[in-house]
Amino acid sequence: MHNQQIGTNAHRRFMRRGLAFAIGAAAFLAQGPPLLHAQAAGRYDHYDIHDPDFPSRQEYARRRTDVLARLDTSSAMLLLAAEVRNRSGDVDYQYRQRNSLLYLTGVTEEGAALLLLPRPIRVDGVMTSQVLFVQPRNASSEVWTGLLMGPATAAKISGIPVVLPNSRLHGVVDTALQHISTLYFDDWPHGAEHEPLTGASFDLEREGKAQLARGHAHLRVTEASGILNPMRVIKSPVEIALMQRAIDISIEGHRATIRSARPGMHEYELAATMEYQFHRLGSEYPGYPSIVGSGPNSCILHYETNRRAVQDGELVLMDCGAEYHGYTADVTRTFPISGTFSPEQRAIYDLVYEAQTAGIDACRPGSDFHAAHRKAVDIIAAGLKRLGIINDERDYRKYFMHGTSHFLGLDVHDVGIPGELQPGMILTVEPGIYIPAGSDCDRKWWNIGVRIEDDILVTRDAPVNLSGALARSASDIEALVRSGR
Ligand SMILES: [Mn+2]
Repeated sequence: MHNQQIGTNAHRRFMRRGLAFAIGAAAFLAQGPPLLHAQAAGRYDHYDIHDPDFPSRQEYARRRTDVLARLDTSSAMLLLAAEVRNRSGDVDYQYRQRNSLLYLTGVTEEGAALLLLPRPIRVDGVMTSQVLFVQPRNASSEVWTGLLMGPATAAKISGIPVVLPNSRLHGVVDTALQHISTLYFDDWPHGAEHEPLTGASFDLEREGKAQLARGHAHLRVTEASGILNPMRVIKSPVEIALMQRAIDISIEGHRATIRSARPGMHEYELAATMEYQFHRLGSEYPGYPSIVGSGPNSCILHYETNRRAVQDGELVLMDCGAEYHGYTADVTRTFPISGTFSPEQRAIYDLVYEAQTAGIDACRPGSDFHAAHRKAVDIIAAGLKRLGIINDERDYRKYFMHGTSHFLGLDVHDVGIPGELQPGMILTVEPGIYIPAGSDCDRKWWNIGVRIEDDILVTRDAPVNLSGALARSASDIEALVRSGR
């Protein structure tokens, strides 16, 4: 949900190094160290795997088999780990793996890469169509950073038998590219970077492709997302279980926060209560920055400042979701800090609730992705007119200015092309009404912002509200607030 950070010089150097690995340009070619035989490295078995509920290596293997089946024999796919982002000085941002690599390997470390080739190549005497690269073990740096997976553990987690230290990446890739005509590549690490003084643009994608063309003039480079996104949009039973875990953790966070909220508390205190529950229950981090907006801030769609003190009588809108093993929830609840909605707050809340209920019901196989939005719009437009907030139903956009749904998964705004809904898809249904102060309506409506968001699994039968265990109707929300007093 955030814009990408501008890199520091050290960061750019890192990215250029990563890119050089990736593209195997002749100018950078160097002989790697001797081969590390992953299977022989029994001494690395002490790497602790604390979370046994990541997808199994069989699940990752199935996904890679699916990818290989979608590639023709003259093509290959190359995926790189996310780059490290520098925060300031010696401190980097918390590392988060790129979803495509995570999806196909389960490797959460930086410095990794995956090469898939339908036509096997010979690597150190072994014919293989899958090669994983990871950071090599390094005793002296592990004193500082803790144990690295190393090839042996990466092989165990991913189910890929051929795992090499990443110093071998561009040598192997360079050889492999001789035999293929189409390379499915992940997004380049960044789009354009700007030199701060002159503003000159340094476009990694353009330069990367130019480098590739120098070494491999015949090569066509295209997006891996064209193959991966249609797979990712349909969730497997293992993925649905992990999504449910992320959602259940989020439900606990919302419940505890709503119960603990009091007038005078700051938005950050509510966010802290929310994220404390996330972490306590095993979530690695929020799936996106927590949005806790009170009073006027309830009308700001992606409010992340979270510094204001909540005043009595106000609404609080919380859009917060935990991430668990890569999968994120996305849940929004709006509640009255006093424990009782004012008549105006209640009227708006009930309208959003009615729109959401109809939207959820529209998430059925064969119906269109946008069906939920159309239902929500019809109800909200008619309702705003009935309440005298708008005169013309077409003006609903003044107060409901976003879409109702997006796919949900490894990304909070997950991949997938909106079309016909199919069983196994998970999408949000999140209508809202936001009436900031100064709006062209009776001022009794001002500073009311309401969004209700749930995570819906499309099945062969009725839609399943995966976050439906959390209070949703106005009276259930009021009861939840009061239960904490
Ligand atoms: Mn959402």
